Amino acid sequence: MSESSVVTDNQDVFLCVDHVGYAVPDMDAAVKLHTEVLGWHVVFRGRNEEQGVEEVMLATNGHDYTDRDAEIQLLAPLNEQSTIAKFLEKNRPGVQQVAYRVADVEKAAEILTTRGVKMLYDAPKHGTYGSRINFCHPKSTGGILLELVERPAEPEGFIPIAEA
Ligand code: V0V
Repeated sequence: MSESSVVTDNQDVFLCVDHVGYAVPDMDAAVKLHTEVLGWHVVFRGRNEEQGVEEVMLATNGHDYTDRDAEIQLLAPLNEQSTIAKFLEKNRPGVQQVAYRVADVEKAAEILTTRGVKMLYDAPKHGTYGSRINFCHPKSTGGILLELVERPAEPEGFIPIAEA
């Protein structure tokens, strides 16, 4: 395979790194660390009952929702059945997932499936800001849980930094 065909094959799947997700046992302590010590800004707070998580999104100063600068996502378990609770039982707090932004989550999942990647869901689920999300099983992506995120044009719950 020539170098140019590798680039052409890959360029249509992902737009950028959307966010990196950290599993945290104590949301208040994690927010304090990330804002007061590390200097991030809170741009979203919410709960996703289906995913069993309480979540906070963080961004750097000047960040706008449409930017391609990656955000940080803090994930705390809502209950014992939560994937985050299971993750924290087996691992230390830390990186649980990396999320890649896509233009069309169904199309991206279809392309990756044809390339041998195992998607977790048959159809997209509801994510942060009203996004449409799916995940690649870590067993098919070198041990990393990859999330695919299709962001909506009009975000639900984005907190502009000046107001955060
Ligand atoms: C498990 N494994 C991981 C992993 N979790 N590897 C890398 N990163 C992770 N986060 C490995 C684990 O070490 C095992 O490897 C293997 O996968 C199977 O683990 P398991 O314990 O049997 O499986 P479960 O039951 O923990 O499930 C793992 C999966 C689960 C990935 C299937 O976590 C899942 O459904 N995740 C997708 C949903 C999610 O993460 N939601 C929370 C974020 P060995 O030991 O066999 O080698 S919600 C979110 O991001 C939102 C709302 C958003 O962004 O909008």
